Amino acid sequence: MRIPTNLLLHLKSAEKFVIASHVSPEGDAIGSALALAMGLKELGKRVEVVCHDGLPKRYAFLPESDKVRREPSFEPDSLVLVDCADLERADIPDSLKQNAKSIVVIDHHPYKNAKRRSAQKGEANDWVVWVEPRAAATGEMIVALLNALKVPMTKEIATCLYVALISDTGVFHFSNTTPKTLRLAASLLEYGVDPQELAYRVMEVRSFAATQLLGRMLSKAKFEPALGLCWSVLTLKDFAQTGTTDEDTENFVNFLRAVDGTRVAVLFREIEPKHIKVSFRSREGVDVSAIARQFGGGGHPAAAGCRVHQSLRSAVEAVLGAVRKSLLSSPMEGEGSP
Ligand SMILES: [Mn+2]
Repeated sequence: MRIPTNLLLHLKSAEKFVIASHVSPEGDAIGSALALAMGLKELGKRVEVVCHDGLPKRYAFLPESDKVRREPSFEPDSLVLVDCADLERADIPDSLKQNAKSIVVIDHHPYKNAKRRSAQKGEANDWVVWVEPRAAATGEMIVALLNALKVPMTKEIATCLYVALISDTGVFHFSNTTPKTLRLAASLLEYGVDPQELAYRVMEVRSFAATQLLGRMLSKAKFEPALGLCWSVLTLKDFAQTGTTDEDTENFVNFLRAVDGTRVAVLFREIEPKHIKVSFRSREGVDVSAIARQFGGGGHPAAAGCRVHQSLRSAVEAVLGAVRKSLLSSPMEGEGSP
């Protein structure tokens, strides 16, 4: 992993940082942001982590998570986006999108057009971009960065980075898990990280209300075995009747992907009457990030998401149309190419 020299120079010279990530942040986004913030503070910098939509409750146990703000309290020299390369998907107030003097991107999503797209729109921000698509998690990049900046590792930083790793690798069982990922995880355990507790908090624990919501999602699931498509919907009514919110649906889509024969799993959630959130998971090399991008979203080939501002019915129709088209053009394993 080669860290761009201008990134290191920038982090050393700037004094005031706001660190943010993408909307609907998960463990890699939040763990990476908190770890980098703690690291930069060690170097004497002024740093705030911003989650404009609020920090998901699941992560409120993380060190320094109580300091996460919805709006920054100062004007930063530098806006640092972690696990996100796109200002439009950043979970920050609009004023910060427009006024940030310089923008740093540290991301592992295979999406390199952030700077170009921004330039096309005539935005004058100064960008420093580091994208490392082979990293299993942005947390891996933060480890390398903190080492390069000679920040001493602490149990608190290691905890946030371990959460980043387990979130994006499904506790080391997704295909992005490499020998390097496991060595890194092992080195974090040396600092006193509790693997059982963190996996439980991040991946396993669920309120009883959320468990009932999960039951609704499972009972409404549809399966199209000829295509390998499994999908479900959660409506405003489902959330209201179980007393839950979209935050409670974390990891739900993996239950759909687990259905034998599924190549693509899709979960639709109605957030507001014309605001539908969509999560995609895939197997066997079907690229769902390409589908998510068609609807203004993003992600990884095997895990992606988007928001569609249409009624639930038309969002389902439009998105599943694109998914079926993609599945038809990518042959089942053992078929097609010789
Ligand atoms: Mn990530």
